[in-house]
Amino acid sequence: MSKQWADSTDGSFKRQVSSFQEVISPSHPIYKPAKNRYWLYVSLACPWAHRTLITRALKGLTAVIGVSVVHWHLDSEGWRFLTADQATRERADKDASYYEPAGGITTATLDYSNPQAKVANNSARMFVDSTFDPNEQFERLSQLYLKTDPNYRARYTVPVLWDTQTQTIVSNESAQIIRTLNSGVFDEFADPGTEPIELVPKNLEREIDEINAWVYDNINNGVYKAGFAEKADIYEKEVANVFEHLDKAEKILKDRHEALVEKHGKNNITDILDDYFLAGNQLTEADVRLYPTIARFDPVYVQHFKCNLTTIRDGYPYISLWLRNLYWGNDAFRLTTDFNHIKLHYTRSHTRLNPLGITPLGPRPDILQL
Ligand SMILES: N[C@@H](CCC(=O)N[C@@H](CS)C(=O)NCC(=O)O)C(=O)O
Repeated sequence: MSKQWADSTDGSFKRQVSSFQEVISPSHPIYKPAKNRYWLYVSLACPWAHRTLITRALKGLTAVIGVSVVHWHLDSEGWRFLTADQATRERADKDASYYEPAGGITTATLDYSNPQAKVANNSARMFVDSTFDPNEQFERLSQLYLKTDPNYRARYTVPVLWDTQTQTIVSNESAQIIRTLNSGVFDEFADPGTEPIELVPKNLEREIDEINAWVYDNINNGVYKAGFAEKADIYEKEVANVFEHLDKAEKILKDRHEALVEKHGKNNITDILDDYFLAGNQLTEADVRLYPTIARFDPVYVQHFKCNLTTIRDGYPYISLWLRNLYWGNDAFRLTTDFNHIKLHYTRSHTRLNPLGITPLGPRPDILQL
């Protein structure tokens, strides 16, 4: 676990293939749909895990599938949880590893040039920095992997969809987890107060798959390929590629917006925004999969991954409007977006990219008003 990205010999970043890829379905021999049987292990910083949280919320499954959040700091042993006995501040105060600067852990107080700050990455503010694992009382995400398969030797990644009954990992592939959550197998347990939504409607399936394919390779994973490149020529090629594909997304959204202005009239902003999405005039999986990367773009990827040809807010008015519409207009997006976890995780965990671990204060605000 010395590197936080897959090894490659040519200085480029290669993401590993996920090892567990089962689905939950009435016809599956083991993983049958049920309420309170499955559990999601996520990081609030991770864009792949973020998709699963958004989908869980959109599908009304927050009371059906529980969630544990790992600490934002990814260390050499991987992701960790706080333990249940770190649950109270009083208890944590007695713990020698607990340190919180006056005024809370902010980007300014976490500074590796301050010896105490190394300890600050061990902050144990339950439900702020992390939650715990109520199922197995594990301290490390790795324990879920090793419980499922003692011979597991690949990376211990989030998200993990866990079966509390067999105590095994169902899937650690976010693309597949969101398809499972969307598939309808949990609909009978879903919160009746949530408006039913189909994220991959049949008539848009091809368009969604097509958008997902280039968004995944060139934007979601593209920012990582730029940021983790170990040679300037690879970085320059990858960063140009990211922006070429942001241009492509901008063009799609601009065309959509123009068509909606035509349909509703330019002053009917509410109706325009109600229909303003990537594929068709409805919220789909394509939006769910692009959003986590765009939300992280200005706060983190611009400086940390050097994707700084421009920002979303300055260079992409239509993507920016789409982003703000999802964030401010839909709880499933806003309440699952934690800019503190996002900023602290990247800038404090990737010590090769940011050895001093000083977290940039800006941009301010993290996201513009609608
Ligand atoms: N294919 C996976 C990728 C997940 C992934 O790469 N997660 C990262 C966080 S953003 C992780 O957990 N990395 C931990 C590590 O590599 O040690 C998915 O989409 O579910």
